[in-house]
Amino acid sequence: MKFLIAALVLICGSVSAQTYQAGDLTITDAFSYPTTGRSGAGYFTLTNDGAADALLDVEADYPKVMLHKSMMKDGVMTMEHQMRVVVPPQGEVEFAPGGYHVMFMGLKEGWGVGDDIKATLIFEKSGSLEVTFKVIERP
Ligand SMILES: [Cu+2]
Repeated sequence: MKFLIAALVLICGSVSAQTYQAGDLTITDAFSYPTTGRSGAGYFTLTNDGAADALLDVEADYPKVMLHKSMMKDGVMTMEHQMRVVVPPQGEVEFAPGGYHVMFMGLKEGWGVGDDIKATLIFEKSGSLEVTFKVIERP
């Protein structure tokens, strides 16, 4: 019995358990890291089984939410607001630390492991898609 419970915890503890679908687009591994500050970030993997699309915006119940991209500029890490993130046909876009991310700003409370951060991704062709970012331990 103990082994069975341990196995179930392992399966349910996986970030990839939940997938979200809009048309030919699939989102997996939606996660965030804990934060005690005024901002947090959301990450996911987006795969496209169809024609080209684009991620245009994100909405959530926080004062300011946008699509960002982290990049090195003159040796300094900066973040740029993205008005349009192209999703190539039959392609994949990775939202991951150091690159694209959903930026949540003006948080009133920090996020702890196990929290669910809800947001709606808005695509040019596939419409809107509600996603929950699971807050997981930083590696
Ligand atoms: Cu950012």
